Amino acid sequence: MPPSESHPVRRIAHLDMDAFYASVELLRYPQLKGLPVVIGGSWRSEDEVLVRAAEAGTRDRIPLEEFPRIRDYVGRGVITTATYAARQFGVGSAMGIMKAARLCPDAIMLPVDFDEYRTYSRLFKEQILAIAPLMENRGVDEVYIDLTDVPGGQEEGGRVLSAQLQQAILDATGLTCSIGVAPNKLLAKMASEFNKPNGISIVHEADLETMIWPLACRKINGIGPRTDEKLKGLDIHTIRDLAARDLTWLMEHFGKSYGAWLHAAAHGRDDRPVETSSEPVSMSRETTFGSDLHAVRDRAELGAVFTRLCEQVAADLARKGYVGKTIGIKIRYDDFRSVTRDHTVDFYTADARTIRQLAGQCLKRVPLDQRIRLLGVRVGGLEKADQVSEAPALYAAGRRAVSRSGEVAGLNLSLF
Ligand code: DCP
Ligand code: MG
Repeated sequence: MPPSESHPVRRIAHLDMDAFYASVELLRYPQLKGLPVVIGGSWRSEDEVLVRAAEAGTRDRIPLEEFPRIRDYVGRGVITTATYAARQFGVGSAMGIMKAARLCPDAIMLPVDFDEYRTYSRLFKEQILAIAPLMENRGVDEVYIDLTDVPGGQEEGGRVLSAQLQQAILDATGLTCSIGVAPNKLLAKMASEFNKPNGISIVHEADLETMIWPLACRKINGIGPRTDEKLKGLDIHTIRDLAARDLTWLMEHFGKSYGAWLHAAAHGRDDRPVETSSEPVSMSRETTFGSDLHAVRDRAELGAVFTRLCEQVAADLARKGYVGKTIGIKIRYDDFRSVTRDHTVDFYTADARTIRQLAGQCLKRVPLDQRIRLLGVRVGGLEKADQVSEAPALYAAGRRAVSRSGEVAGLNLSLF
């Protein structure tokens, strides 16, 4: 269908933050701007200087010579990302630390602080949502945005709105990002890389041959290293090479469905909608008692129900792959009054015992002299479990001890 007033041409943006983890670190260590910096590795004694400065509120005044350097790092592991200055030495994401140290021994090396990156992730996404509400989360530092029906979204193919998004994000966070706008997600994802960092690229359908076909097949999101090897073996290197093969040939060599997908991708076709996420913000379990229970007289029974609710929430979290940091309870009394209490801790958990302990703490903050009709346990502040790595020791030495052992210091949890 040709584009018209009622069916405007699709304008899909892919927005990706520039050197995300490193850029967030540079906000608190602005003296490192322009220098090669890599993020990664486990905590080491050299990082003490960072902890002391954090405590004293003097992070932005740490002299350059006091920062830990990658050449002094002993141990295995990979770096998560590098500043653009470090990338000039050939250093990049997922590279072994030892190799990076050989390429750029003077690079400053900072430990990972996921909590901080998540905070900035939320912040930049809020800015986008305020301008363009159709946003699909693709992880900590990238999103798709449907600009098609956003006022101004068609202007200059999306360039005007993209500049506005970049400015809003910069104002709110101090961070830059790169945006690609194209007729669909597949092309937008490729386009966002064209002008990194802090760039905007606009791709129209007619640009396919000039802008997309010269690229290596591997640039298509969905062609991994194994497929790429196989394609190369068949003398297919660029997307133009791939587009030159016909559909039946591709289906014979790559199977019906993947072959068809390869064919469509090479011709820049992709109908996937931008899907606004329906991520849960909390999970809870509650139960209404057959007959109202009393906190003191029915203590044993209430305690058992309470523990079971915690176990059920923990199982729900585990099944869906979430962890949370806000643990709460809800009580409804026999006169139908309800109270809730919650408590936010500085670590994520999906552990039934930990939830039970923290929920027990909440229970101590509500009056328990009346009969209870309903009891509920809730875990909020959710994150995907696979997005929450081990808390980095530098920022969370205490926190780690807490979440590992499942013990929470200072809590008396024997209410029931
Ligand atoms: N990341 C990681 N391990 C990888 C790749 C990335 O831990 N193998 C983390 C660190 C990055 C963040 O995810 O900062 C976002 O990944 P990107 O691929 O978008 O890389 P950057 O944002 O760092 O750089 P670019 O400017 O190229 O987007
Ligand atoms: Mg990025």
